[in-house]
Amino acid sequence: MKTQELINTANALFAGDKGLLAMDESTSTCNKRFAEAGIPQTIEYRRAYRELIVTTPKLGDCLSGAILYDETIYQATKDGVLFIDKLKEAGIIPGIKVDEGTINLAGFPGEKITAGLDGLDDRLAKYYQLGARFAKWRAVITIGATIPTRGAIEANMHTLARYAAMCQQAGIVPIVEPEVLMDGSHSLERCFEVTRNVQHELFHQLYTQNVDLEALVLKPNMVIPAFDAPKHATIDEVAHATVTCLLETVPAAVPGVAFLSGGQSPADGAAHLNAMHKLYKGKLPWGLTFSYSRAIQQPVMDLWRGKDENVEKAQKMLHFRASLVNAARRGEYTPQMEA
Ligand code: 5MM
Repeated sequence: MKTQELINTANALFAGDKGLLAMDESTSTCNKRFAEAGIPQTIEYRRAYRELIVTTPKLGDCLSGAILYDETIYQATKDGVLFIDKLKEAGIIPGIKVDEGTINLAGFPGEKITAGLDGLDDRLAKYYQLGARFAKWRAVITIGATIPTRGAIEANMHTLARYAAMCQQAGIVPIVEPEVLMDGSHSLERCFEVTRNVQHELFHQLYTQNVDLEALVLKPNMVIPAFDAPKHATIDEVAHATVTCLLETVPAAVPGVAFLSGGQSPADGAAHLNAMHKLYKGKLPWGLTFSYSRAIQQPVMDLWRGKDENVEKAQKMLHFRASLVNAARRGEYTPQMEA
């Protein structure tokens, strides 16, 4: 029975203190991060970096799932083992990013819509055959003086819901990612207001499109002030605002919420998740975990720098960062652990 399989997979992503690694950077995003770290931007360096990740010893103790990208799902280690098989060997559920990035939303200057619904059915069937058991689609919402508009929120959330329905039909658990960006100077209160509107609309659209809420995962931003906000927020303020927003918008039927890090530092990503678990232990209807890219990978990339002799220490860093967010899920993370 496909539905029960989907529900089981969605719940398995929240097992114990584990979480997800987003290693689904598109070629352009990966190249941009490589350029910043001084790593050559070629397909072989991208392959070697992803090999470093999937061959990290004991990574399966920390991760329940890993999100791949179309390029990586076909790639293999030097010894010829597909990355997807390495993940499965480690007990990590493989997933795949299926959106095709954002384009300008016609009629809404300054706002974006995510592309990729055309032909998605066929791509999902192919990814299922390859072994992917969950997928991810990211919608991007920007905060500005006059945006986001109602029209852009509705269009993006409708698209997310259509994607989610197609995934479930293909036997794949959809991760729905409505990301309210941290770009700009908006306050925590403004982020709360926009995130709440976005998530309300998302669940309205998921309901309208007959998406089974027990067989999906929400991947939201935390409610946090923008990068250039004049007023900062404490760790507990972010945790409190984020959980309040989720309680007001996310039905209890949803198995869990796996946060994106959105440009937070690795230490902040761990501290915020930790505070949510400490403050709300036993009081939430869904699981709360991580689905971080930068807040786990940035220090790894900085150590590797494209050099074979750095692989071992970069892998140790990857395991270390993942284990810190595991501790955060248990409410046991402390800043002292960073040392
Ligand atoms: C928001 O990005 C997602 C989470 O990453 P962070 O924890 O760094 O915020 C991530 O899964 C993202 O969707 C991928 O990195 C792919 O992004 P692009 O822009 O390359 O499609």
